[in-house]
Amino acid sequence: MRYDVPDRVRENAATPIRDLDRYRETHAAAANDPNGFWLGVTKERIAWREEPTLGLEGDFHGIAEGPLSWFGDGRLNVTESCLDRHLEARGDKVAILWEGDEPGEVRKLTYRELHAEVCKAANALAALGLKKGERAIIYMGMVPEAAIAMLACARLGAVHSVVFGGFSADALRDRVRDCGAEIVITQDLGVRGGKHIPLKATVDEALAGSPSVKKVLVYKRTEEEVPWDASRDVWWHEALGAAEPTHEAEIVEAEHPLFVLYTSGSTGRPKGVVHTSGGYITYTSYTHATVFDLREDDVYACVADVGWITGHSYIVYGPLANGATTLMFESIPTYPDAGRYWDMVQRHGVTIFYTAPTAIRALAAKGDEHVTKHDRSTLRVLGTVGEPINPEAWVWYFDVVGEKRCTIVDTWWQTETGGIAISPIAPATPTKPGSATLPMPGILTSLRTKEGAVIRGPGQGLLCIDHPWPGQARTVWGDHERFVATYFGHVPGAYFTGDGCRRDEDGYHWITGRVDDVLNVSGHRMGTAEFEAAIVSVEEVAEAAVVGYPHEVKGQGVYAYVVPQGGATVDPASLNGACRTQIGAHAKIDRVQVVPGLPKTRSGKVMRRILRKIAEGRGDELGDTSTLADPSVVDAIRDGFVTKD
Ligand code: 7RM
Repeated sequence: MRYDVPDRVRENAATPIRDLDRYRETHAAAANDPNGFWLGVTKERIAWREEPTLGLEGDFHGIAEGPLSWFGDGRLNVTESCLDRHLEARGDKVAILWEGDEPGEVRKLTYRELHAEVCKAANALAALGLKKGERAIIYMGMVPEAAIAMLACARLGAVHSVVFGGFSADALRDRVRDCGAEIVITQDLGVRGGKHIPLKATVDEALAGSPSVKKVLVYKRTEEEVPWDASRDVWWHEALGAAEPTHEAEIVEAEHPLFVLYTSGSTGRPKGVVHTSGGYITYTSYTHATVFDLREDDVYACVADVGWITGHSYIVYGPLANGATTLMFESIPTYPDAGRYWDMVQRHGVTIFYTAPTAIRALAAKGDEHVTKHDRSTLRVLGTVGEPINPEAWVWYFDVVGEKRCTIVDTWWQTETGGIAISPIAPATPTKPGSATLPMPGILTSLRTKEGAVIRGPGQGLLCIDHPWPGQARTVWGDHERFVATYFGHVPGAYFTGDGCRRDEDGYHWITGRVDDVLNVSGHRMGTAEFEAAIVSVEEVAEAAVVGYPHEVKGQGVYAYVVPQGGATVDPASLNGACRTQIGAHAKIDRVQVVPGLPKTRSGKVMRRILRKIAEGRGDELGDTSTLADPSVVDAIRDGFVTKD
């Protein structure tokens, strides 16, 4: 099934890529001359203090020698692109449109106001000792001050690392230590779905025994009292109240690090993915304007969290670089009821709405009347991101939410890609439900066999990207070797995404999901290894293996196979308790099966393929199990298969 672009999306396009022919021309031009293409884009879109003459330096074959560079001789501060240069033409335009937890609880910050707040915050952070190149952890909810904190760090040339407010004290401590943060920025309490989240108290717990952090800057969101250490803690309103509303931006090299964002991989601890300044802001600005076909009077709403890459690239940096009005949403899609998104669309006149498949599925299950009772006539582009969207959910989004007048952009990308890499371009690309369609200009995808051979034409394989692009991650914080091994150790000379993909006869991409041990639960990316480490820390547990299984709403559910210590009984609640304290509240095991042993090869390697099949309910399709050290454990596991959460 193919959907043409609806008329109201095609008409009056702002992007020059108005149709499929223009797309093909642009993609070919960027492929033939990547440097020419990206230098053109960055000069047009970004406020450089010193314009670059260099494009890419380095390549994927030489990545082990050191990070790539884009625009290496350029100098800038990304906040000048996001703030200063808009003051003249857009000073009174709303930059951040904040909707709090309660419906209609609204704050609007114009570009002029946001600029002043960021300057005050930069001055306050500088007064607290934060310097260029130093790291600041931001552990906050969805308040404008989270974006202000990010931009203030960037203003100083300091490196921010936002930690999603759902992470536990243990997880926060790991991240503080890994990046060697000097300062933590947080708030008293998070407010979400009518509940309070103890952000400051969690910071206190995380910092006990982390001497690198000298100061904690605390935004006051509520009237509640929170624990206070006068030698370390500083109120945001006091520090900013005393600060000047102007600040001379620190001008940095294009490759100066902008932020570190921790993300889960298939092994070990989360990695600090590093993004740099000039390439990242170029790529997020370009893709945000192009994919959504951003227009000057758009009201753009991305309901992700700033704790994830989507919030960085498509709530803060891309939209602000483009002078857009960007909505920040503090609450959840079902508070106070399942109509909240569409109520906001109506009240704010939202034209572009960007969410995740898990939310779409959850809302579709609550019934159409929550949608249809609100006026959605302003909507033009509907986006999705985070996981594969099943065609049923896609069609519901298209028919019911968009009333068949809006186009759907299913945007595939990753923390590591920095921005959208495969997606329809709103006015140009006919869509197919479930397909992320075509690569962005400058993105050269390839499908590969396990051996790395390129698959041509229609087919299915490992999704790789064959040429560097400005928005890509440059390294893993403090561990370039891990960066090289993770992404370039599979296919020499190509970036391996960790995803599988099918390409159809039109060249459209259909992401089949992760082929490594990374889970995607409600759009939250988590490693099976992180779950396993938490589970085996429980005393009664000898061994554990975690796999994903298809879940109607969450995309994937978490299935844990647990081998008890000889004679012990395992309480599933203690397993979830361990995951909550070591990872966070979003890390929940859905199904636990106590098993006598794990299926292992004779060399002791757990055969996860077998465990995945059983968890998927396909225990009768295991194929050859004769290479197992003890094939009889498979029968025992298959017999005890858990089908209820
Ligand atoms: C933006 C983000 C990345 C992983 C990625 C995929 C999956 C994301 C889509 C998707 C199918 C999509 N960053 N993924 N978008 N799968 N269609 N449109 O989510 O680093 O947190 O996750 O998410 O598996 O590798 S992430």
